[in-house]
Amino acid sequence: MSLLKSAILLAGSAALVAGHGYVSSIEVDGTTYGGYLVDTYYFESDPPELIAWSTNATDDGYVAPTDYESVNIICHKGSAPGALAAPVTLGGTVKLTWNTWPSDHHGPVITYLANCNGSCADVEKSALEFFKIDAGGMINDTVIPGSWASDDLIADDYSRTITIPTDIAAGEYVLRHEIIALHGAEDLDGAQNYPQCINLNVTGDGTATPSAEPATSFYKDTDPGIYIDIWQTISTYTIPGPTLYTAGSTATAAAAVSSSTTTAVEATQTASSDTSSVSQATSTQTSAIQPPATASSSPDSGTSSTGSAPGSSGSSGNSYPGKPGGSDVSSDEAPSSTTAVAATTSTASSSSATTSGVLSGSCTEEDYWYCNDGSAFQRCVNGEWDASQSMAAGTECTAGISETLTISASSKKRSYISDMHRRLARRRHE
Ligand SMILES: [Cu+2]
Repeated sequence: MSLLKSAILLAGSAALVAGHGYVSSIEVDGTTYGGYLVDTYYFESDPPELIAWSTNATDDGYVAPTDYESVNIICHKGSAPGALAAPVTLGGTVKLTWNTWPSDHHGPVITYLANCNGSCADVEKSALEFFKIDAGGMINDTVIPGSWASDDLIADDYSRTITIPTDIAAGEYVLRHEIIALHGAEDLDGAQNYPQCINLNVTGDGTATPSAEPATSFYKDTDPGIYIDIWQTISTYTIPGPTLYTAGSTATAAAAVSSSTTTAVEATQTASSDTSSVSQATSTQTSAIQPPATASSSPDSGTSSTGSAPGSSGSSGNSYPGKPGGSDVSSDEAPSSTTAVAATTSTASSSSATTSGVLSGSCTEEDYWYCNDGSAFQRCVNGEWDASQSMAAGTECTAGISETLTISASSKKRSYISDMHRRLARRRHE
């Protein structure tokens, strides 16, 4: 079959994609709750009481970067609190299932919590301050436009399971769950945010009150994880938004905020890619790293072939990127190889001597990763090393035990196919 014919078929099937989707059911500690079925409940005079927040996004549409500072970004357009709250224990699980998701809407899947300081049923949404508890980004970039957390979500029957931190204070919380579609994000204001909210009643004897911020301050349209061209090779991806909270990291997370070496913090975030497990606590460790020196020793040529960041950062000496704010038009291209190197350095500083062989039995550093000789990985889960999994074809990890799994992709050529996909994705989207 010719490429042209493939393209026509692809375009034809894309036209059948009805909508983007919403969270249609939620399983909290084993109990299943209904989601807000916006295409039904919105039109009912007496919709059921739910743990899910209502919205008026009956088009299954999205919140655009131009709306990042509006209340729409909090829990979607026209949102109002659910009347109920699902009980969940510390360390409990919340499985969010979407009714559908278009396979070409690649991007990160991120989840936050905000303490309602009382009942969430009548909470003022603009008063909510969130902390990030889960984030999946780019899993690998072996084949453009890469494999993403959204792809994992589809593979897991349109679901993602979140674990509640084990140490947060009891009370009612809004859980904000979000897919950010990046298929058009090579254009400024081209990303698409699909936030969904539910209410939880967290029980237990936790005391932690993670530092938090309003959803309206999460993202900027120029963030490297928002304004990014996924239709070309990217070796690392910076998950946007505030730092990831992990249990026990309250103190260090607070310290990270005041750290002056913010570039190192960014580098650590970048390294998380899909793993999402990078605790911001690591920022205090990595802040000692000198980013420019590390960056200049980068052996990675993976991004030099993109040709899309001419002049500005690529050819000059100050190629250490990844810091939002000082970014210009090319900022979405910059943060690849150099940030990965910075993260690799932090990996080395925190890893043990073990670099090969499958590990088993107990482990002490919860959520840490172990890269076995570059080709396989395991994770310390509930105090034990989990099963060894092979790295995806064309990728490798940096051997050793570390808080971040550093994945590097072999450099790839931008292909005719990817250009075709890009054009099709643009055409089919509003
Ligand atoms: Cu779309």
